[in-house]
Amino acid sequence: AKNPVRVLVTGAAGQIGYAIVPMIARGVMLGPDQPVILHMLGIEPAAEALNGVKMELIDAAFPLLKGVVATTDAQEACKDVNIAIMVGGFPRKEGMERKDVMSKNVSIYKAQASALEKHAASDVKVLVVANPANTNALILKEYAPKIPEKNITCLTRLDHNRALGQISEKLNVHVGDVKNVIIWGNHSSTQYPDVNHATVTTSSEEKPVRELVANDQWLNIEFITTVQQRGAAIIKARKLSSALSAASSACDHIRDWVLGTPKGTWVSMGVYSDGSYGIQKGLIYSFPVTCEKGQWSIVQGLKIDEFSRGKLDATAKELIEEKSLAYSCLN
Ligand code: NAX
Repeated sequence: AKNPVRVLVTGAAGQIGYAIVPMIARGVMLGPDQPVILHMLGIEPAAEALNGVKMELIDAAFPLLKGVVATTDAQEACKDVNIAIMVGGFPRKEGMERKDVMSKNVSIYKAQASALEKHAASDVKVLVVANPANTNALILKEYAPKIPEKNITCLTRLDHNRALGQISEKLNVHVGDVKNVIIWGNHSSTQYPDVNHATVTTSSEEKPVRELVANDQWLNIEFITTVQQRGAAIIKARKLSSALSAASSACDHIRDWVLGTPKGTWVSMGVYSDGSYGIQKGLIYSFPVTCEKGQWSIVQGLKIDEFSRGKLDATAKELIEEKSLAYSCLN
């Protein structure tokens, strides 16, 4: 039998936390033959709720779940973890300035970066979900210099999956037959969902989405805004933000990173920019990536037309602004 993998979920008493821990314990994230030990980090006001989640995990009697750590101590939570899903954060409340939310999250991510660097496994893989996801990941990277920068990522897979979902609905094909959309940039409304390289495979024939949809107006405007605004549409409908889809996409992100992407398929991940596609180094930016043997690499050589270029740069510009706002909160 395999040794258990230790998976940390911060903010585990929250909505996404509650949805993701059973998925992890069932093997959705790391596979049906991989035992796991769940580490859950919460804050004092949520400590009792967190303990309730632990009780339910015990009650669910998951065969793959070999242990549960529920704590409000970041050091204890980070001890020897192999995978860290950072869901905990400070939400934007009505009337709050962007800078105030940034400042709260910067101090959280600075502290948790140190705890991870000191106590996690040296090859820990980190996924930041909490918003502002790209910039929180960047702060975490800055304050955990011993963790390889390739091991720090943020979640844009939900946006990627939303884009696949919209194409599937539009063409009335199964979502599993749609692939290679791209989310570029920030996990925010400036993200650029790009279908220029996406395809649909039906009866073993692979065709470009552009050709099949044959409606540039829809692809260039409606599709893009629907994906960008999907989070807001879910809040409007549910009176709560996306949780099951966020949790499921976070599992997809880690599964593909650890176990690899299928041949000929890429996914979107927020990763540390190496300057690919003219995106300045030193930003956590969402790119198309393939994964093999636990390593991601940015898909190279895709043709970027003028329309796309503008969108790639606009979302990079927002990330540069967020980065300087975050740095101004550090002092
Ligand atoms: P909830 O407010 O339900 O849960 C957050 C939890 O984090 C709470 O239980 C809170 O006590 C805890 N927390 C706060 N500070 C903490 C700290 N310092 N250490 C540990 N835990 C802490 O939010 P939920 O709906 O679960 O969303 C969590 C985060 O995901 C939010 O920041 C949200 O904006 C972000 N999202 C990101 C998405 C993405 O695709 N990247 C999509 C979904 C989601 O909106």
